[in-house]
Amino acid sequence: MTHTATLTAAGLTPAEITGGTLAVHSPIDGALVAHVHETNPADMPAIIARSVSAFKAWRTVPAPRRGELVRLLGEELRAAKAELGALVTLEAGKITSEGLGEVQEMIDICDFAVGLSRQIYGLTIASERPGHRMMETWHPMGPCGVISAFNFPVAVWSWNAALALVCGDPVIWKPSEKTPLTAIASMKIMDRALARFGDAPEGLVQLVIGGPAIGEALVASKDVPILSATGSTRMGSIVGPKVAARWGRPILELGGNNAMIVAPSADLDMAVRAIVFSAVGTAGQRCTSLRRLIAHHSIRADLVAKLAKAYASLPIGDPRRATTLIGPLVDHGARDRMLAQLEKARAEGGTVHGGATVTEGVPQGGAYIAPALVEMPTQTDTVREETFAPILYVLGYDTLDEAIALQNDVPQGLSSCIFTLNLREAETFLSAAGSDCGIANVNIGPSGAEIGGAFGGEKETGGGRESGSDAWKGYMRRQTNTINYSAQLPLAQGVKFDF
Ligand code: UN1
Repeated sequence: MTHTATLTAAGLTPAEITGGTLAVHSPIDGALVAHVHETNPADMPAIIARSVSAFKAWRTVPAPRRGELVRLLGEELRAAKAELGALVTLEAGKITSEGLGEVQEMIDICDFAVGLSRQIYGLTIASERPGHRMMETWHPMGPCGVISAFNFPVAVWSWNAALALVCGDPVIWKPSEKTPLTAIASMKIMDRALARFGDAPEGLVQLVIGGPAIGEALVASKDVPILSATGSTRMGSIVGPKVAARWGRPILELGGNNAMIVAPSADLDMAVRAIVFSAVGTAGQRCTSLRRLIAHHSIRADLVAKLAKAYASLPIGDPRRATTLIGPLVDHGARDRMLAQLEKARAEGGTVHGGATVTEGVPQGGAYIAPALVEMPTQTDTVREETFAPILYVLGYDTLDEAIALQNDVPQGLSSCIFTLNLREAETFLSAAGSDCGIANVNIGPSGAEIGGAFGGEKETGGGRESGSDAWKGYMRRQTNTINYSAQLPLAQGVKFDF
């Protein structure tokens, strides 16, 4: 299919993809596929004001009715799955299966949020006073700004939007400047759901497209109490303090430097499969991608040999081809950064396998590169940095304590895992003295989390939680209520105040 046919199939009209100021290129071949219209920063106050008035109406709509909108969104996404998945492939360069997987993730979170819309509940708490009852009520917060990244151009928005909407919060979405087309297509799907829903307030879900000035308007506005931002630690270090300084609530999903410990008892064949998917899947451009392999010295050489063999067989090329497993990096800048990191690793004593630019058998114009395995003598500064590319650093260890210390000794704290058949090792890894990450797995790679769990991590990953479990509480305000149904007015803590 040509790029234009993919855009048309996803419902994008000529008016939406031409005549604008934001140029969009496909990572597949670098082709210029659209000129998208940008939001004028001067319009941001009016956009935010629309969101505030939508909030006043939406917060009083019963949550299960709000869930109906998200149910319709899930239905529309099911109908549009193939076309939107193909657009993700065109615009983000993901292989077909991963493009479809991303839309499936959107459908899954819609299902989750529909169920949640009938399960938004608080506690009843025993009061110390006779004839009193305490309880907790969860109320909508207000407009939720969503700043998303190129690598999950639509799923991360849906995690936020599906929860925010059932929680009673309008959404203003600023997608990555690299992926506005998937955002426009998703918004059209959302508009179809809104039309079927019927009486949603105007401005309930808005899309704003553009550069830093657009994001800055959301970050700075007191009328946007929740600001969910996914991206680099550098971006989060700017956004987080600004939102906090105006007493807003930042939800941050920033860098990861995810590790796998492979213990002597591990099922190595299974570990190899998990390593390859999580290190090279999405061309190493997930925040959960495997970046560090901490292998026991007794199996390290064997594991590296198995991995080198597997790496050599991976089909690299056009992500639309059914057999391709590794598509392009998002752009040439990403490839340059990967090559520069490999140079630094070499200078620190690393032995690099792979990591060469691929020009044959791939579409010309895209940034195709063979994934790299890099054996490191120690965990150097370069290893401790997140590089958004398929580089897997290999380190060795003797004792589990040493392995856990290495796993934790990076600034980031998103995802982690251990491959072991030893119960003591597995449980130690999951214990308070184990992994310090928001996600810790056993005999599963660090990437590809299901939407049912809370997603996010500690330290420079930003501390936010999105998606499943009780992450919805981040989109609501908690109110503690004390109700006195007695004819007395006793004070807490036995305080006497008689007059
Ligand atoms: C991201 O890379 O920003 O767990 C999100 C995963 C996906 C989400 C990744 N479900 O890898």
